[in-house]
Amino acid sequence: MNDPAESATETERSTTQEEEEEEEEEEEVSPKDFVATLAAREGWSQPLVQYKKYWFRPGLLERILLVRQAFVPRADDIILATQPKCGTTWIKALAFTITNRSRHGLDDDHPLLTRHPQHVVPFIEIPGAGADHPDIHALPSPRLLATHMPMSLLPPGTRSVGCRVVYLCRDPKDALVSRLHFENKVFKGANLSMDGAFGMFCEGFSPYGPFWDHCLEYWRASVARPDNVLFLKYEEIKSDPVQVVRKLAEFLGVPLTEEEESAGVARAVVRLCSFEKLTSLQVNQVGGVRHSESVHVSNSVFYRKGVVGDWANHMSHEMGDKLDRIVQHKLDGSGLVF
Ligand code: PAP
Repeated sequence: MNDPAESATETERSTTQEEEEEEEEEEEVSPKDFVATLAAREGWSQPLVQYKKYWFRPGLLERILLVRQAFVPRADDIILATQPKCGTTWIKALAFTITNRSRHGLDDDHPLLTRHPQHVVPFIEIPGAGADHPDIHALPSPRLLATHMPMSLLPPGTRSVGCRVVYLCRDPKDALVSRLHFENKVFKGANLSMDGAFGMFCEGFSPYGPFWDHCLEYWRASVARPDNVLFLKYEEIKSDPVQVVRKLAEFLGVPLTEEEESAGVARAVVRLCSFEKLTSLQVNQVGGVRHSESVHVSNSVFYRKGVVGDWANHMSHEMGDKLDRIVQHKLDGSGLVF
């Protein structure tokens, strides 16, 4: 009989072995020199290079290789993992609010009223992502950190020390539409078409893609090690956010108490982190971070529509069906469905 938990564990185990062998090869050259040996492929607003089946901007891959060497995981770290445009801002806001509620409460002086959710939870591998990016090594425990890295590229040790990982994914059609808008806004002169982006995405060629492999790695880990990896979907939060807040609080080791339940804390967390509330705040409307002459990430670019199913306004139903079929085929037998 094929037990999904057993085969997920087996898949994880063989991946770890492969990783160890490949890591030995990398250690011989600097990340910069190593990345320079990889062929770049054009198509998105910046060229991407492929490493262990995943596609990255070269500078970012260099950062990933560096943090794999330097990052020291702690047992009580919480890592929020996403593929870009799958709800990173939202899960950062929710996890930050839930884990800090005994310190900040949910009142008028809550940090999210004056700080962008992207900035209150730093990325492990993207140092310039927040205007006030802290030194993550100096942060007090327990640290709340974010990443877009595939599970197989998380710094070694994150698994063995037992870090908790929350993975948030989203219907790939909506993630693609969100990606296209983001690229065309953030990168100066970018003018990607839906048809072009769709073709690349369907091939598995997208930043941090193939989309399905990224999801599958975290999915299998969540099946094999449910106490360490929580797998969530954007659509699930949309349909029952209060229930997800409870689930998150439980998983993160800070379950809602009976008093909090009676006081409506879960609903208050949902309200504070809602698209409507966050977009009404000045900090999420103005300002931003300039990464280079051609890349400006405004605070408002992380909020567009925040709905499920917007893909239908940007691609044909035939395209939607095609992408669904590709993704279904790639996920076949895993138990993960969109
Ligand atoms: P990142 O992965 O690049 O860091 P991310 O937050 O995942 O960014 O992408 C933004 C998407 O999340 C946008 O989706 P859309 O383009 O389909 O609209 C954005 O609107 C959505 N989003 C941001 N904050 C929220 C929120 N509080 N609730 C629901 N959706 C949100």
